[in-house]
Amino acid sequence: MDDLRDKYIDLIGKAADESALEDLRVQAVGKKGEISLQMRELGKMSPEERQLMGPKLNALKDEINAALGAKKAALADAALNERLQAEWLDVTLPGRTRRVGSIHPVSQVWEECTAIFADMGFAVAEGPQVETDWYNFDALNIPGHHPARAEMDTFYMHRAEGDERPPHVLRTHTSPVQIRSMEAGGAPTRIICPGRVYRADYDQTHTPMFHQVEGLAIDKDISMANLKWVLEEFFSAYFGRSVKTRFRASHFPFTEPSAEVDIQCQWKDGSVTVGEGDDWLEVLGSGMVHPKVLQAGGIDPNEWQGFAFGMGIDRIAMLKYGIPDLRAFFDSDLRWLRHYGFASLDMPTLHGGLSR
Ligand code: 2NM
Repeated sequence: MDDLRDKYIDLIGKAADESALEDLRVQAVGKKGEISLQMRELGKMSPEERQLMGPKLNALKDEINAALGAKKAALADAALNERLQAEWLDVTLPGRTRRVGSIHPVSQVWEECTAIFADMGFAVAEGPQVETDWYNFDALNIPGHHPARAEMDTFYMHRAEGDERPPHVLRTHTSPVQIRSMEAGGAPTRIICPGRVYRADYDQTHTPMFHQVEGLAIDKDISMANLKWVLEEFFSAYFGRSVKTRFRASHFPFTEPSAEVDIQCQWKDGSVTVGEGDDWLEVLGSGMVHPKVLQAGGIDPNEWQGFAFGMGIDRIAMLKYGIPDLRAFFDSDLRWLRHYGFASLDMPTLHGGLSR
C-alpha cells in the first residue's frame, strides 16, 4: 500500500495539466481504479484482516483524492498567473490624441446669413447644382442671344452625340432655386437660397466654384424701401455694428429697376474695415423682380411684386474675418483651415451672438 501511495503522489506531483490529472484519478480511484480493486479484495479477507485493511485503504483513497484536489488548484493558479503575465495592460498610458476638424469659414458665414435672414422671416430653399438652361437663363429673362450668357463663363454638361435634350449647365447663380420655389409655392413668399455656384473663371478674386446667398420677397406691396431695410438690417447684424449702405442704379436682366449695393468701409494699411470711414465697397446686386421672371415662376405680375438680391458668401466671409486670399479657401491646406476655421460646437446663433 505504501508503494501504491508513493507511486500516485509522485505521478500527481508531476502531472502537467488537468487532463493528465483526470487520467490519474480514473487510474487510481475510478470505478476500476487500482485502489477500488484493492477495496474489492476486502470481501475475501478474514474479519481481522478486513478491520485492519479497510480503514487503511479508505485513508489512502482520501489522501489521493486530497492530493488530486490540491494539484488541480495549483494547476489552475499557475494557468491564471501565466495569463496575468502575458495579458497585462497599462491603463495609465496616455490616450492617443486625435485632432478635431474645424468649421470652414464659408460654412460658418453660410450659417450666420441663414440665422439672420431666418430671424427676419425668410425660409431657406435649396435646389440642384446641375440645371437646365431654361431655369438658369431663360426663366431669368436671359434669352439665348443675350450677352450675359457668354459673360457668365458657363460650364456646359457634356452631351453625347445624338443626345437632343436641351443643354444642362452648372448653375451660375442660385436664382434657378427661386424660380423653382415660385413654381412650387406661389406668392406671397420670403426665401433665401444659399448654395454653390459655378463660373469658368480663375484669378486673384475668382474661383470656378463659389458660394452665393440670394434672397426673394414677394407680396402685394413689396417695394425697394423694404429691400433697403432688410439689407441694412442684415449688414448691421452680420458685421455687429451699424453699416451705412449706398444704392447705385445698375442693370440686371432679372430685375427692374436694379441696384448695386455698396457698404461703408475704410482702407488702412492695405486692409479694409467695414462700418467706418468714407470709402465704399460693392458687395451685392439687387432690384425689383422683373415681371417676366415672375411670370416664368407662375406668379401673376399684375397681382404681385417683390425684390431680389444676391451676394457672395466667400466675399463677405473675407471681409468679416480678415481673410486676404480667396483662392486659399479651396486649397484644403490644414494649416489654413486650423487658423481660419471655427470650433465645431461654436456655430452661430442669434441668442449666442453671431461674432466671436
Ligand atoms: C442678383 C442681383 C439681382 C436675383 C433675382 C432672382 C430671382 F430669381 F428672383 F429673379 N434671384 N436673385 C438677383 C437680382 C440676384 O445677384 C447679383
